[in-house]
Amino acid sequence: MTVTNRSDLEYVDYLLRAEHEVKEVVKITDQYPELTIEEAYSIQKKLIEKRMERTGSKRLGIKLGLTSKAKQEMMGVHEAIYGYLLSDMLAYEWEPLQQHRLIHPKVEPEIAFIMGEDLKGEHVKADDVLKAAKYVVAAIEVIDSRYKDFRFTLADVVADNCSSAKLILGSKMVKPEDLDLAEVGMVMSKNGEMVTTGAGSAVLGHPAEAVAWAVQKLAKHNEGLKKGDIVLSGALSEAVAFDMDDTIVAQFDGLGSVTLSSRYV
Ligand code: OOG
Repeated sequence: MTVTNRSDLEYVDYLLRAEHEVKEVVKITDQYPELTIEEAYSIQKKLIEKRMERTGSKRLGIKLGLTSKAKQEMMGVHEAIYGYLLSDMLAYEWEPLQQHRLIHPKVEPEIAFIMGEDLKGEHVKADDVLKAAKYVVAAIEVIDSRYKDFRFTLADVVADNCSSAKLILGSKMVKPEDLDLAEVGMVMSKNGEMVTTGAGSAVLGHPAEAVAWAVQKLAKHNEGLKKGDIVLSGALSEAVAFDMDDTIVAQFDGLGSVTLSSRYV
């Protein structure tokens, strides 16, 4: 194995090209095993800046990943991760997803927070998140790792903006105080057949705990959540692969449902 410590910007171009050309690539740690989590977040940051510059997209919010114990165990890690959502990642229930722009997409059912106030600080707690959030909404996140076979280390996936690709929001806005988010049950189906189930408590015990964790991490970089941000708090179940013409529906207690359909072009 050759150690080619390329510059951050070379890795940024490498990952953005993979996304643009819809081609999976060898993970960074195969070329540079020493990649640390801190370096990976620095690559992620530059990747987001460059992606915004190239596409004209704007910040939409934040996403969390690896928030469930099951997923952390699968990866052999004890830590969640965060990445950025951009305006061109927003997809709609009424518009089939363009499958040909994705490498090997999977869906994850999530609870999204819509922030009603800015929120920043190293000591932010779940209660602060619930107060600052204006609404919670059912969501489907489409993840699409740029890495071969969807396999990576923690550092690799952080650099790749945590596999972010698309998100779809449901149309029912609920005030956070009107629902116990840990108790929310969820059933996801593919073409009418149930494929997975989950509960809000799978997300670090409570989805607002996960968001508070992200706010604390962002504070270390002097960043926070902004009023109007959409925050995807992490998957309630394992990710499920889908193909063109598939229809995915995630149904949440109290939050209604959210649907993804896809077609090739
Ligand atoms: C990393 C991102 C996973 C989640 O909610 O756990 C994620 C991946 O598995 O590709 O978004």
